Amino acid sequence: MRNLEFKEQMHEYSLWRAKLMESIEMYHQWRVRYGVNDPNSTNTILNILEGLKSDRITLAFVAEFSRGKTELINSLFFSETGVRLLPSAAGRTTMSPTEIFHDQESGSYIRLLNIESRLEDISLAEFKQKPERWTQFNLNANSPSQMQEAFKELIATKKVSRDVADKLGLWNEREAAEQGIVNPEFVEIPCWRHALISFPHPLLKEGLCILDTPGLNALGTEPELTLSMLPSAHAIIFVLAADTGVTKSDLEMWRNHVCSARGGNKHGLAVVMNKIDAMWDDLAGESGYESSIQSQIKTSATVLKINENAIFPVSAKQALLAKVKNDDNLFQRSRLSTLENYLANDILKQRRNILMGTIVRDIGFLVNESTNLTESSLVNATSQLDEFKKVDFENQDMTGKLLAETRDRQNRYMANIESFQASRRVFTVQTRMLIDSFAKEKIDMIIRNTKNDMSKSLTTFGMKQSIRKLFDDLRDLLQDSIDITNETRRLVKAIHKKFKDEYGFKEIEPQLFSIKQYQIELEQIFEEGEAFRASAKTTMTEQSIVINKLYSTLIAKARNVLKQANADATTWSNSVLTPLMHQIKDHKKQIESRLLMLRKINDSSGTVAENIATLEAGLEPLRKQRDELSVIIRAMQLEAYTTDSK
Ligand SMILES: Nc1nc2c(ncn2[C@@H]2O[C@H](COP(=O)(O)OP(=O)(O)OP(=O)(O)O)[C@@H](O)[C@H]2O)c(=O)[nH]1
Ligand SMILES: [Mg+2]
Repeated sequence: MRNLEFKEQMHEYSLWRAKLMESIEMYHQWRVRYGVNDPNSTNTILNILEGLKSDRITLAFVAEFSRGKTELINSLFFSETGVRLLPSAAGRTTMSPTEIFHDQESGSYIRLLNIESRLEDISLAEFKQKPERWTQFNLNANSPSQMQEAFKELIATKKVSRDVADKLGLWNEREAAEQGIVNPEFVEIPCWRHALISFPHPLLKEGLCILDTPGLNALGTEPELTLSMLPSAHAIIFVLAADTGVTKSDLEMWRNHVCSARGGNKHGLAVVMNKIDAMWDDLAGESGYESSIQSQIKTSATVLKINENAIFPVSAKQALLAKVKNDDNLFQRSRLSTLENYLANDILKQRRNILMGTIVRDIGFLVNESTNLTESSLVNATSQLDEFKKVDFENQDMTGKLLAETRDRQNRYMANIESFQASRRVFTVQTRMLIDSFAKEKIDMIIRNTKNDMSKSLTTFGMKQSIRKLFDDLRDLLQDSIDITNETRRLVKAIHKKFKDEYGFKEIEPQLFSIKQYQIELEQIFEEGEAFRASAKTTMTEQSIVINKLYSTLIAKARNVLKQANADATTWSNSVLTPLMHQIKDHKKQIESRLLMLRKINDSSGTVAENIATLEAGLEPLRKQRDELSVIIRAMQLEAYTTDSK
């Protein structure tokens, strides 16, 4: 197969991910083995493992209708079936957003959500949790022709009265007029609102997820798609057709749905100029062909305001045919391999970096702590051994003095631990206040009030005012917790400083909690929503279903941000003092072992050599613990990334 490049890289990526999971699992076992695990860190590690296990790479294909999105998907990923797997035809074909992936639990199927579900105030994300709400067709993964037949359901449409279409938010007078339809009695609408396809294709099994979208304003009528699903895709592939160039509606889609979903960040974005074969002209020959492609690229790049080399000229149709017929020449002419390389190298590499970034952020901190703790235990045990080797234990006075000194140290230390416990109690009360300041109940109350106001308001202007107020209220809610956060930060710093100054504890830079980022995110969500509202082609009549859906999407996103803030504050408050507590425990253990040793020596001076030998033997397990950890860190490939991220 010629798309080995992408397949191989995807396979390598999934092997890399499996190895990473294995090394994290090893680290987890190491913590358990040496008794340095605590419930919160265990939770963090298990969450990371869970996240890696369910990791998917989502590629979203976006374009006006008939640009060749579906043909491109067929040629990039499903050519070895030997058929045109997903329906692609002239005119409007794909009728509803279609997600293609592999569901390990439920096997091969198409699940379709009926279009009438638009009237319900339930998000797509919630519908996905309710399989019983979808119409299911089983797929026979061993029979491409059966699958091809079953996929025809994806393009099903039906005629409904204009009123019904309007109620569903699918009637757009301006758009219809552009197609020469004026005042119709019936309107053709898709039967299905959303499709989920699962089958055990190797790429899908390795975590690839494809999102095919319909052209013709489907994005404008489903705010959740533009505001949630596209931004969370790892790459968006925007498709133009060489024979049409960038039309007005291509440009609208580019501006409103692609650029906004990437948040001005051109990473993970590929622009494909499809159908280059349509530019072939026998009279102009090869050089004429090349120059028309180049000139079309140049014009398109200028209109889209992107670099010319960010546009990939391809012929999806030739590529599919070439792959099915195993025709190398035709495949070269299709120019698909440049795009495949880009997806394989850039997108997968970027995903690796992002995953490593998360791991460095969440586990790097734990690993550093483990390294510090293991190192310091070893250093302390070695210095105690060196010290004891020099002491003249024959001298009873000397041993007694050392014993008294150590006891004294122990007492002072215990007193300090008590004061630490007191500070910790203050800290717990304060973090409780911080977490409660944006508790779910408070947020839900604000949201309920807004929904209430919105249902009473009769104009879109009124609704906009209420949603603005909601976002202001939510930001204020976070603002209230700033004082508590600042006080908590001061307390955390003071506790650390005390132990560093008095006992020479290794400097720990406590992680500090900031709520600024959540406030910024809320503002961004609001602004994206406003941009969507302003750009939507659908006439936003008062209380229109699209406006309602838009606001439900925004509210769901805002709720997620606050939920995240709440969860992050909880994790933070549970874990910020853990490294210090580990050091305290370790220090206590050291004093106790020193005391035990001195007592033994004091009781019977004849066993000095034996005791020294015990101390020496005690170093071995510590060394083993340290060496095992370095092997694990190497397996996690953390060194490279920790230096990268600094
Ligand atoms: N000449 C030529 N035609 C192509 C190429 N790719 C797709 N087409 C044709 O363009 C038409 C539309 O292709 P689709 O794949 O259905 O386009 P789409 O973007 O998925 O369209 P919607 O599903 O309606 O949004 C079909 O008739 C395809 O055969 C190509 O590379 N060259
Ligand atoms: Mg299509």
